[in-house]
Amino acid sequence: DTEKAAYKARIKALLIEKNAVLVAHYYTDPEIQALAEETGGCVADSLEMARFGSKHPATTIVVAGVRFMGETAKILTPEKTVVMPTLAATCSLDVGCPIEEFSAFCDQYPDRKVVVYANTSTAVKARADWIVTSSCALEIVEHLDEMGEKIIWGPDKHLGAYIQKNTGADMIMWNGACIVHDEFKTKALKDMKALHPEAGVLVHPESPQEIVDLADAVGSTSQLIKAAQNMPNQKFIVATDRGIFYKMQQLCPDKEFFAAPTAGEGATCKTCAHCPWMAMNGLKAIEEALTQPQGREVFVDMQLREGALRSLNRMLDFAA
Ligand code: CIZ
Ligand code: SF4
Repeated sequence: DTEKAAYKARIKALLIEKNAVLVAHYYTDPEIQALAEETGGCVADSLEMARFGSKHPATTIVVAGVRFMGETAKILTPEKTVVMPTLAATCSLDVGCPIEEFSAFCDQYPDRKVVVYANTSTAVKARADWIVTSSCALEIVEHLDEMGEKIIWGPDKHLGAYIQKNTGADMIMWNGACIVHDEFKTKALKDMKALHPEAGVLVHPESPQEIVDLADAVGSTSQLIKAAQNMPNQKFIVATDRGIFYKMQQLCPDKEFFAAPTAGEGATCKTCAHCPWMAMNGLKAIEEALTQPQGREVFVDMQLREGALRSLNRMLDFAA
């Protein structure tokens, strides 16, 4: 509609005027992802977002995602201004893993390597020995296991259980979960599979084990998008945030995608399987990030940044 078109036009002009680039996560609303692409920004997972922003010549990065993604961008690129539509966009994994408690937990097992998921604060990243994303977690834990290391894993218990099952590594888990992926329902998914027996089932490993067990492909957001392209199926049932359908449909225009069922609401549900914090990245908030950056700029403590960068670089070097 015309109001949205006006917002988009103003944001496009502001991005140029402020020498800024918009990077959006796969889980943001489709119009936000489209806007990021139209304006020369990117749509990506958390790590690719941060890398794109650090390589881009813009001096300001607008991160449409959640808080830890803004922090990761700032950790990699402290000389740039990083703003977010709202700093209140958090993540249940980050909220459920406060540094004081997590650090005390780690202190109980000094002989273990601390491996944390990217969905954490800068302070938790600094406390860790390794940071992993769902794209590289299996390989890194496998490597540590082969080196004879025992592991403390945080914060996502489902991703941890998936990795533990597939690597056999000795892992002690922090008890965190993603409120979005934790909602997928096993019986309803079985019913849906019976209804669409030809559909491929794509599952993000933040989902409960019984959901992962029903998958044809398990992986990070980028890995699931690739699976949708490469698998021969014409239909897919997808257990991750529905924001991902934007990219899947764009890359596979002839294929059909169904949201995996959550909490009994069925496949027609318009609000389920969508992260409420990702949804805070609307057009109005993006415009405000550019016109009123006060209170929307991401800062990280420089000492913590050093520690977080060390564990982040360990992952980047491993992946390279
Ligand atoms: O669930 C999330 O927030 C994911 C998949 C983040 C990421 O690494 O892109
Ligand atoms: Fe966090 Fe889950 Fe939202 Fe991702 S989808 S940002 S893991 S709450």
